[in-house]
Amino acid sequence: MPEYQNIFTQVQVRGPAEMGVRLPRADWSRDGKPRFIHLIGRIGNAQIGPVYLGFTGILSLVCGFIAIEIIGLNMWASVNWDPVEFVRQLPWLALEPPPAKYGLSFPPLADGGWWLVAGFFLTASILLWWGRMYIRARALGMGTHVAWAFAAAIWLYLVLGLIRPVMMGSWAEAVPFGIFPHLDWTAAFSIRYGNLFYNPFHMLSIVFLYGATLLFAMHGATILAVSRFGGEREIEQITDRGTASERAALFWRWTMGFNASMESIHRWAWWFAVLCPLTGGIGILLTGTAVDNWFLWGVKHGLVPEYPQVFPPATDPAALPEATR
Ligand code: 07D
Ligand code: 07D
Repeated sequence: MPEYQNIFTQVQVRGPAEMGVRLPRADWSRDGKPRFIHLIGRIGNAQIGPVYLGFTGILSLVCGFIAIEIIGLNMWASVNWDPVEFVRQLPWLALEPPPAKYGLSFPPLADGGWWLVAGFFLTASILLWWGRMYIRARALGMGTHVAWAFAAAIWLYLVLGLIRPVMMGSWAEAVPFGIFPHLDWTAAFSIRYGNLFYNPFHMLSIVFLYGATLLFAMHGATILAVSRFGGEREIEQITDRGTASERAALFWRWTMGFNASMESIHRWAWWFAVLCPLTGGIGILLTGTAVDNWFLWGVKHGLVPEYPQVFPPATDPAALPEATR
């Protein structure tokens, strides 16, 4: 019998196409004739489709398309409609938010207005997609855990691009659209607010980012390691405990004294992943609203020592008269 245990391959059992459960009458139909692709089967299920588009799905795709269109055309315009330069410079091109002088008002289209319109459609698209996740889960009689996890990411996105800018009274506070430009924004944000490393919520976010990665690696590895005993068929392992589940648990109890259960490991995973953007969003929301300089905040709260007095004392740049907000 071939041994079923390694990282790259997956056994592909091919039956007739699975159409899924019957849907409530009010629902749309599922579209597309199912196909089987062997290569796709190596990383997941070989069956592609049918897909459920639905009202929120279609509207979300339309809004997303409009947003990408606006972003793309603005970027293309910024290189004088030169297609070669557009492709060459794409990672560096940007659609920037309006300058601070416009506050929260609607600026001229060419001076940040397009950013606002694109942001509106991107946000609508993301929220509609959230609705789709929620409604589809309910239609299948599932819990809505995926939707709430997605909501945690949307929380950080909304803090960065909507909630915090509104609290600061200016769209200029928001993130630009663009691959490297949004990294420049991230670096500039950290410097402007006195080094984000001293923001305890940035620390927590990193804890959960690293923690989620570690947990995912541990869980993935554990299940693969007992897949020769059928360990990936988790429900059977819970209802009819066999050697796979038992060994997986024992392995961790032997190596570190504690083991998660087949069920609780997924709670660990869910919470670690969700808490990353959740705590991160709190950290960003506090920045510039409650705390102007995280380094000086750290000094005040005994988190970091002040720099030795070889230089003049550090002043909060935001407290300088020329700092206009
Ligand atoms: C692997 C799932 C698939 C998703 C992918 C991303 C787009 C953008 C749009 C050209 C893990 C699809 C990309 C739709 C194209 C235009 C206009 C998810 C996986 C493959 N970032 N960020 C990236 C976004 C923020 C930061 C990459 C989005 C904050 C750093 C990609 C948002 C801050 C680094 C990207 C967002 C920040 C990145 C890869 C929204 C602080 C990198 C993402 C909507 C959190 C890395 C060149 C990835 C990179 C990177 C997308 C927000 C920091 C372009 C959509 C403002 C430091 N970010 N990011 O794989 O290589 O995610 O950048 O909030 O080093 Mg970012
Ligand atoms: C962005 C959630 C929104 C995404 C959504 C998805 C689409 C469609 C399309 C698939 C990622 C939208 C989807 C549009 C996709 C297709 C086809 C989640 C997002 C809704 N940091 N930092 C974090 C580290 C520094 C800075 C978090 C490490 C420096 C800022 C994370 C280091 C400076 C912000 C993290 C480091 C700095 C962050 C993000 C190390 C820069 C944030 C968590 C080792 C010089 C964000 C509180 C996340 C945050 C954030 C890690 C360093 C700046 C844990 C490891 C000091 C401004 N940083 N960082 O889940 O929340 O993002 O901060 O140096 O805003 Mg940081």
